[in-house]
Amino acid sequence: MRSAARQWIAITRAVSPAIAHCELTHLDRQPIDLMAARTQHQAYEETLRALGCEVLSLPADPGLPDSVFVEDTAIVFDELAVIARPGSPSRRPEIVTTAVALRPYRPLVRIAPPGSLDGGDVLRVGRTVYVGLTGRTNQAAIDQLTAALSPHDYVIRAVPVHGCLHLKSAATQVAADTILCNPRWVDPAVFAPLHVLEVDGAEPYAANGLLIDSQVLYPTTFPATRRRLEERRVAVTLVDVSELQKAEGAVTCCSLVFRAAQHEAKESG
Ligand code: CIR
Repeated sequence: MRSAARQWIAITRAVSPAIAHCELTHLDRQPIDLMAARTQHQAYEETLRALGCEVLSLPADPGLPDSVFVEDTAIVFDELAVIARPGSPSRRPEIVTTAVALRPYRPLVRIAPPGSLDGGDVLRVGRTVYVGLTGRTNQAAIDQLTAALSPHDYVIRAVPVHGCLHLKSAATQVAADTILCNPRWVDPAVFAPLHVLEVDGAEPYAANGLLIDSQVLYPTTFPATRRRLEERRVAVTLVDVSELQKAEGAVTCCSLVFRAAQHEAKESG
């Protein structure tokens, strides 16, 4: 049953028993403790509930090592959801379950070949949609995204990214007017006129936070950057995702968070 008080839906997917076989691009493989990863993931889901989300937890799939990282499979806008075409072929079957889960909530649009796109490369800030050009996301997909979103008054901006997996490894929104950014991986100037807060130089992976209302769900592992957030009066809620970080994951990638009742809200507004 959907609670009337919960204005957000968060789709998550339980950690695959095969996560040890995840894709890795910028990290060396280390052992992942499956039980610890599951415990951390459940705590992450609890934190989403505490922040006002109704969590729709999809079942684990032993054949899809990276399927806990649901963010890469879709991007949900108020008007529609875009089903991604992950850049890594091993991840493409993940979209089937996500599409079924999203169908009750939004009309679906799909990225088609030769486009490839990971949701981790898409950062929406108001009506601007920044899309990372990375090893996972190509210009053909950006063109398709532009065609799908332009009629809804979004502006799409392709952003070169270097040295990390996704745009949202390098930059995320942490307040209405603030982007948290690693300037070595993405040029902060692309986000002007927004304020850019840089990560601590010793914490290159610290740019990924998940903004829900005015709270940022943020990893425990980046204390120096967390202090910078708090100095800017960003409200931080900490989660330990250290086992999932070994799979090159972060906090945005473990959920698809969207407004539950957008259409009702629109009609009543
Ligand atoms: C992958 O390489 O696709 C996964 N091991 C990690 C994906 C993390 N996704 C994200 O940050 N959006």
